[in-house]
Amino acid sequence: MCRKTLVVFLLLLTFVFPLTALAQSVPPIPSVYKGTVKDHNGNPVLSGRVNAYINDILRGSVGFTNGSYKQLVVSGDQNTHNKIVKFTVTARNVELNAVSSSQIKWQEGKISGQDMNNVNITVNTSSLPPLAPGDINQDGAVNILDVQLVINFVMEKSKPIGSQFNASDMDKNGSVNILDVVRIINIIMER
Ligand SMILES: [Ca+2]
Ligand SMILES: [Ca+2]
Repeated sequence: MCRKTLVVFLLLLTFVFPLTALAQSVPPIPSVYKGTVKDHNGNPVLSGRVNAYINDILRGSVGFTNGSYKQLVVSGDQNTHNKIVKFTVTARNVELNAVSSSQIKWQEGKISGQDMNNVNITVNTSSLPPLAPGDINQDGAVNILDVQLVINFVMEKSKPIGSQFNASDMDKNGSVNILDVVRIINIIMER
């Protein structure tokens, strides 16, 4: 090996090799998704988690309320490029398979943070246990948040969505009014 070749070789070893090793050790930038979560009837799912799997490995999970999620960060590695991302939704402590509006293949995210992908998700909620009376926001507990929602229905500030009407009509008289609010408050006070 002549002297010049040796210098070039040493330079390569000193600068290029560590860079290559570094590039391999840095994980790819996660992909970030946002979108809606609706049930099979097109109603928003009011609370739960969206989970993202690649090759059956959980790669990201985020909680949501009122049928939309933001910032589902899905991490990847050298083996996840172009692999299909499968979604599930956890609602009322049950994890259900879900479908995305279009097939999503994992791609590395961009540093800019401006590349949040819109992924709308539909889940068949018919196998979920029925909504507990008074659990209007479907988070598995009856508390002041549910009282606020029912008061808004009574005041006509908002309208019940899907099964929310049945969960609000505590005395099953076909309307939601102040008496239903009182019943929900009683449930909370009796604990
Ligand atoms: Ca609740
Ligand atoms: Ca009622």
